[in-house]
Amino acid sequence: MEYLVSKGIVDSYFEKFKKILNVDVAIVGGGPSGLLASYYLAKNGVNVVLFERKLAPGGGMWGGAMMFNDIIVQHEALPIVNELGINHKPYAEGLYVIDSLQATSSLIYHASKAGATLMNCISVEDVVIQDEKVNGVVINWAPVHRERMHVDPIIVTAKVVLDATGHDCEVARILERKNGIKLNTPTGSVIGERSMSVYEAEKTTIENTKEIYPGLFVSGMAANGVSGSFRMGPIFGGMLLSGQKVANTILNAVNQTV
Ligand code: 48F
Repeated sequence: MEYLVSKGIVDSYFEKFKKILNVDVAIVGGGPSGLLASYYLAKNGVNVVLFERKLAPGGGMWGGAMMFNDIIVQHEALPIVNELGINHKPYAEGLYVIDSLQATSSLIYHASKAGATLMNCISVEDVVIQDEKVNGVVINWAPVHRERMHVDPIIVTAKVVLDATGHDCEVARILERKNGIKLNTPTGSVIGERSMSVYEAEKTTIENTKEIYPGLFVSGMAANGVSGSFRMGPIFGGMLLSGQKVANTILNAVNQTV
């Protein structure tokens, strides 16, 4: 029995690992925008993997506001909330309160059920570049990074990479720093997010969701960060709509390249 328990896990995990070494889409970051993008892509038959460095995907959604575990969504995002079966209570005009734990677990559940491969405890530390295009990501165990161990990584090739790393816009920063290239942002560089301005930030999250370099897309707070837009705190409609928008944009891109 002991042998079978171990063998079942090792066989299954390495099957999964082999499947994600060459994918259509690699998503970096399991916050709400990345998770929702992975759900819509998988639902549309795209081979998609999502890498999250923490034990639990979900990013900043679990904690609500200052650990008060409720969040706000606007009516524009209600069709997505309903599609995921998340309960919501009307609160003020056009605004709804949802339980952050139910919302986050539902995103993870639906992404996985739709066929997205979710890989936790793995950090993306670099990208692959071929012919002036991002063509994949370079991964390692998150604890290897934390312990600063000198261990070489594994390479995952992908037609498209999505930077959904939240406030730090890590993938875009690495791409810019290491390669001295110009990004499709107002200055050509990663500008970094501005202070709190909820209404404006929710709007720009969706506008800034786009391809910023051939093969590299941004969503969620990473989209606002690269373009120098505001933060918005515990309102999540923009994150969900950004995840949906980037999935549609990537679907077009992937279908053109298959
Ligand atoms: O920050 P995060 O939740 O991303 P998001 O989809 O949503 C932002 C909101 O949660 C909130 C907000 C909205 O109202 O302002 O902050 O933009 O999740 C980003 C995830 O990416 C992981 C990180 O651990 C987090 O779970 N992550 C970041 N860098 C890496 C990474 C990396 N290099 N490799 C793997 N995972």
